[in-house]
Amino acid sequence: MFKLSGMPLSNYHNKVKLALLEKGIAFEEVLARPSQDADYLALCPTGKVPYFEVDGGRFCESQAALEYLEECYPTPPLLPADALARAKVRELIHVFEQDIELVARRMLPHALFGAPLNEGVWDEVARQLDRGLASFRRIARFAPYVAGDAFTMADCAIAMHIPLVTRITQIVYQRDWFADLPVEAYLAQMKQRPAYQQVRADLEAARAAQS
Ligand SMILES: N[C@@H](CCC(=O)N[C@@H](CS)C(=O)NCC(=O)O)C(=O)O
Repeated sequence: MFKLSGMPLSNYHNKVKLALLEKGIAFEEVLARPSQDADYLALCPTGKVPYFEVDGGRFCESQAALEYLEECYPTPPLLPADALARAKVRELIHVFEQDIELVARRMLPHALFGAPLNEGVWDEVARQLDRGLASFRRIARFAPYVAGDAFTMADCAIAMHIPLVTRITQIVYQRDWFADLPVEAYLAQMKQRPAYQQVRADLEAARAAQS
C-alpha cells in the first residue's frame, strides 16, 4: 500500500493526498514533521515533508509522487492524453512552485511564526512575486480548471498552493496578488469535489489542534 508521510498542514503533503483521493487509491497516511535530524534524513533525504513508501522503496518530492501515481494508476487520468497538453500541465506546476510558492515561502517564517522581517528580502520577494504572477497569468487557463477543461495534477498542486500563498502575502504585504484572476470561483469549484473537501477538512482540523 502507498504510504504518505507528512502532515495535513503541508500544502505539498496535501497536493499528493488530493491526487491519491481523486484517483481512489487506498493509502496509509502517517504523521511526520520536517527535521534535519539524522534519523529523519535517513527516511527523507531533504528533511522535508512529505515522503513516500511503496513496494519496499522510499522517495520524496511531491511531483515525483504525482508522476509515480500517474504511471502506476493511470485511471482516472490526472494528465491529458496529448503530449503537448501534458507538457503544459507540468509547465503550470513548475512555474507556480518555483516562481510563486517558493518565493512566497521565504516570508512564511515571518508570516506564520513571527520571525524577524528583513526589509531587503521584503522588497525582493515582492518583485519576484510580481514576475511569477505575471508568468502564471500568461499560462493559467481557469477554463474552468487551471490547465483547461479537465481536472489535472496542476489542480492538485495549485489549488493547494493558492490558499497558502494568499495567506502569507495578505499577512506580510496586505496585498492580494491573485486579485485579477478568477481564483475565488476556481476554489469554490474545487470545494465541490469530495476529495478536496476531505483534504481541506483535515487541514482545518490540524490547524484547530495546533491552536
Ligand atoms: N519540493 C518539495 C517541497 C516540500 C516542502 O517544502 N515541504 C515543507 C512543508 S510544506 C517542508 O517540509 N519544509 C521544511 C523545510 O524546508 O525544511 C516537494 O514538492 O515535496
